Amino acid sequence: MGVVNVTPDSFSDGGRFIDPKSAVDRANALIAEGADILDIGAESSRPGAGGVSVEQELSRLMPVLEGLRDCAVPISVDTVKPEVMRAAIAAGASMINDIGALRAPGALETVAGSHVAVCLMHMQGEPHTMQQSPSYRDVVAEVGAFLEERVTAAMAGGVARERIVVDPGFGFGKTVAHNFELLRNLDRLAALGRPVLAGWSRKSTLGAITGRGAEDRLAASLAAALLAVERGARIVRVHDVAATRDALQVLAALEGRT
Ligand code: HH2
Repeated sequence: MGVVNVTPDSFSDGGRFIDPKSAVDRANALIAEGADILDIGAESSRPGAGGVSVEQELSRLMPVLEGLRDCAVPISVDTVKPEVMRAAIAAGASMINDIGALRAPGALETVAGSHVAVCLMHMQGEPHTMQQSPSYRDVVAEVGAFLEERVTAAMAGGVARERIVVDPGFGFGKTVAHNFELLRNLDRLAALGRPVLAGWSRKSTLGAITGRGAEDRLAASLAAALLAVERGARIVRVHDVAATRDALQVLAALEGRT
């Protein structure tokens, strides 16, 4: 899954693709690099980010979706807002990537009333404050129980099981130790029976262990993507598609999947 952030403030590519044409060009470049899915986001969820209004998010997002109407791969839209979900689905999105796991009023009903896929992600707290003091008794058990509860709620609300993907939400209300505890035990989340999506690309945990800035975390991001797939992730959300594909080819060859 290749990431395009149509935002001025995303932590690694903020401001680069805020103009619709540059975002569409970036999306097409990621498809050419081999992305199987594109994830388009118009609101940053980086730690400390302030929210944007529905109008602002739509004004960034819709011209990009319009420009990608005939694109060759499914489009996922990264949003927590039901109004944005509705507009994105009407514009042809195939998936809603919700870091709030459909907890906003009206979000679950919006997805249930469509045929799109959905990613349910775990987050402790809100982006504005989530990294202030993340705390768990047992991070793997708690994240697993939350995802199980959200899958059950989504299904009870009318979302077919086959449409659901789960994500532990690396970096969302988690310390470096929490992120690695989750990575180490990703197979336990895969045991929930839904495909697991993992987003490690360029994240600050990788900066914490390598001492590198967001632009210099490619090698660490590739290692994390590989370790996640080895532990059961089925989708990796990345900024660097070509390099990630190459890294995953090595694992596929090792496992006899080429
Ligand atoms: N990470 C980010 C945003 N959306 N969605 C899912 N499902 N999983 C993730 O790990 C995830 C996500 C944060 O990364 P990015 O989009 O690059 O930055 P920002 O939120 O600052 O736009």
